[in-house]
This record gives sequence, structure tokens and C-alpha cells, in this order.
Amino acid sequence: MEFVLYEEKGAVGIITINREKALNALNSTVLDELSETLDNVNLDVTRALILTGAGEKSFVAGADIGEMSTLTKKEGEAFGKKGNDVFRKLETFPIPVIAAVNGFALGGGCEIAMSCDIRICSENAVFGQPEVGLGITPGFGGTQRLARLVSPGMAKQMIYTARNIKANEAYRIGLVNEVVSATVDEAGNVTASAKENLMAAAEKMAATIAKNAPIAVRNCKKAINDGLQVNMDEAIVIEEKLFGDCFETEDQRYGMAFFLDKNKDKVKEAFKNK
Ligand code: DAK
Repeated sequence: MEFVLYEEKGAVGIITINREKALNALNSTVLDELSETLDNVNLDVTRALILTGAGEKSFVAGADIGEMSTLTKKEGEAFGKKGNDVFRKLETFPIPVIAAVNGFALGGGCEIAMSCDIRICSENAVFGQPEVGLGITPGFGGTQRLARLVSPGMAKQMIYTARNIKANEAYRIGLVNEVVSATVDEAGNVTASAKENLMAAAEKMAATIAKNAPIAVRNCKKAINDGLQVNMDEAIVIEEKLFGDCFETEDQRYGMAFFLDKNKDKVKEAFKNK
């Protein structure tokens, strides 16, 4: 692929948007390749994904302004649909996706991070929805996802003012779960960059997720996502169904037998070939 890299590390898949010269801006090719990459993830072995941008400066600096500048209304609509389809594919992807935000996450960059399940970022990350300054509204779900993730008032302030926020403010308002810094030794030398530490933190989190029962993790994602769209009475029914769905699975039988049986080796042996 021209602009998207995919690497498997055990049960964790790492997707890198690799268009560093344009700060990993999303053009049609990037969107097509992201979609294709997701379609090709081997869900038999992969249990969590990480999405990041190439380099140390930018995660994704938005949709490609050069490509958008000449679009007709019809083409703009088609571009918007392409983006929205990929973002929904990420959001509803069966396994968890962690955004490792390594710098600018502006416009479509902030929006693609918000389509992931979890966001962690490097200390140099910058988030923002600058679209009103370009004469458009956030078009890849920004008005909807930001208002749901942080408070509506905070989302409106960010969107109406088009003001960017730094990593620590993004943490304070709940847009990211964690901010990762570079490691500096006593002499002031950087021994590990913020990006290196960010990727290590993302891989550690993904590996922790990957160790847990895969059907249960998938069902949790679906229960949370689907439940947030409906009222509590309907949400609880969604949870009940996905809870019930875990029973009779090998994961459930093994997990509970392992807890209950004092002879752990016996349980491991019993489930060895399953
Ligand atoms: N698009 C295309 N190229 C970009 C880009 C972008 N969004 N951002 C940066 N680049 C390119 C620059 O043009 C420059 O290219 P060269 O001149 O070297 O060829 C290169 O990346 C390096 O950028 P700078 O020279 O500007 O680097 P600086 O460090 O000075 O500044 C910056 C970094 C991130 C502050 C600055 O590049 C910047 O402000 N970039 C634009 C950020 C932005 O406004 N992003 C939001 C884009 S709007 C829709 C759905 C969604 C959307 C729209 C419609 N529909 C439903 C229809 C989404 C819209 C957006 O995302």
C-alpha cells in the first residue's frame, strides 16, 4: 500500500498512516487503504488494534485540504461518505482499537481518534476542530462524537472557536486517557522519545486487552457502543443478550473452571486441545 502500513505483533495489529510529508493528512487513497487494511485484519489471531501516524510530529493533520479545495458539492459528499464509512468501520470494528496520538490530531485527525475505543497521546499532541476557519463544519463525525466524549459545552467551545488544545488539556477534559512523556536522563538527554514511549504504552495496553477472553471483550465493546445509542431500559436488554451470549463458550467455561478448581494444572490440561 502507498500510505498505510500494517504490522502484527502477536495478537496486536498496528496500523500506521504513513504520509509524513503531508503530516499524515487523510486523502482518498489513505481512506481507501485504511478500509482495505481493516477488511484484511485476521480476526482469528488479532485481538486488539493500535492506530497511529508515522513520525514524531503528527498523528493526522486532518482531511487533505489540497484534495478538498477543488471538490464539487457532489464530490464533497462522496469524500465525506468515504471518510464516514471508514470511521464507522473503525468504531464498530469487532475488536478494540487504541489511537496512539503522536502529535497533531486536527479536524479529521481528531475525528478519527474519536472513532477509536481508547485514546492515549504523546506530550506534544495537539487536538482541535479547525473546520469553521475553513468555512466548513466538522464532517467526519466531530460534532457528534466530541459532544458525546467530553461535555457538550466543551465540544461547542472547541468547535465554535476552532482553538487547538494541548495534550494536558485534552486529558483534563477526558478526550484522552493518558499522556505519555519522553524519558530524559539526569544530564537532560532524551533516552526514549515521547513517540517511543507512547507506542510502548499502547502496545502494553493492547497486550493486556489481548490476554482477556476475546468473545467477552468483543461483546463488551458492542454492549457499550450499542447501549450508548438508546435509553437505559433498552441498553440493559442489549447488555443481557451479550452477557448471555458468552455462556457455553470455551472462554467462559475455562475462565470459571480455572477460578473454581483448586487444581489449576488439571484445568489447563483439560482445555489444552480446545
Ligand atoms: N491537508 C493537506 N496537507 C497538509 C495538511 C492537511 N490537512 N496539514 C498539513 N499539510 C501539509 C502542508 O501543506 C505542508 O506541505 P508542504 O508545504 O511541505 O508541501 C506539510 O504538510 C507540513 O505542514 P506545515 O508546513 O504547515 O507544518 P507546520 O509545522 O508549519 O504546521 C499544522 C503544522 C498542523 C499546524 C499545519 O500544517 C496546519 O494547520 N495544517 C492544517 C490543519 C487543519 O486545518 N486540519 C483540518 C483540515 S479540515 C467532510 C468530512 C471531513 C472533513 C471535511 C469534509 N465531509 C463530510 C465532506 C474534514 C475536514 C478537515 O479535517
